[in-house]
Amino acid sequence: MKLYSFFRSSAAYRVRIALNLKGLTYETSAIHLTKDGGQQHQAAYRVVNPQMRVPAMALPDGEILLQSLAIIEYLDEVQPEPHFLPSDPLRRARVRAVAQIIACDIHPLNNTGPLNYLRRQLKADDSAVNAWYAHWVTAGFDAVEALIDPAPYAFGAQVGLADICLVPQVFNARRFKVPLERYPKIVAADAALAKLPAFDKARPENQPDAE
Ligand SMILES: N[C@@H](CCC(=O)N[C@@H](CS)C(=O)NCC(=O)O)C(=O)O
Repeated sequence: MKLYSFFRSSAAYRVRIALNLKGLTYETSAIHLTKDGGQQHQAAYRVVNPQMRVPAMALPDGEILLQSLAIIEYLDEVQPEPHFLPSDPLRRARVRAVAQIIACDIHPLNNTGPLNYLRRQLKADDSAVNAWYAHWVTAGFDAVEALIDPAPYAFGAQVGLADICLVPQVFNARRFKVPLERYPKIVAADAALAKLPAFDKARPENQPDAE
């Protein structure tokens, strides 16, 4: 399999964690999101992903999968161990809710495209962009903090979809210097997950395209 990735992309980071947890090997094709005006916009990559974002994942037969959550659920379906979702429907809905707060509510407002739009089209300066970023992370993390119950991971002893989404978002929040003191549960779950080799190997600084 080939993962189209950028070392700092939190959506690609989720898929890297998922692949590592499943013990699947893959090759990285680096798509630099800022160099050359953003390599995601180049014609060759547009063929891979018409949405011009990372991640995308090419299967051995050439099929391309898009969207981190869809890729992760595909991996969970074709390689069930270890499961990313609990078998109980109620618990599964709770795990998905936290994953979706991060992937659907926090991340879309704070990734490269929207932040560049704020800077370039709306002429926001760095302090306005950083305030925007912190506002939406804080709004989402307030909810995540109330919903998780680290023991030691977000929903118990089994690593799952919420953890896969949480760690990249915490990495991103730290990168933008968002204070995390008011989130002791999030920080504790992140610290426990950081000890796992699957999460460590997926860290941005451990990628072949890291800068
Ligand atoms: N919902 C998508 C989000 C993908 C996404 O926005 N990726 C960002 C990097 S984290 C990207 O490629 N941004 C490039 C751009 O906006 O031009 C997913 O989960 O895969």
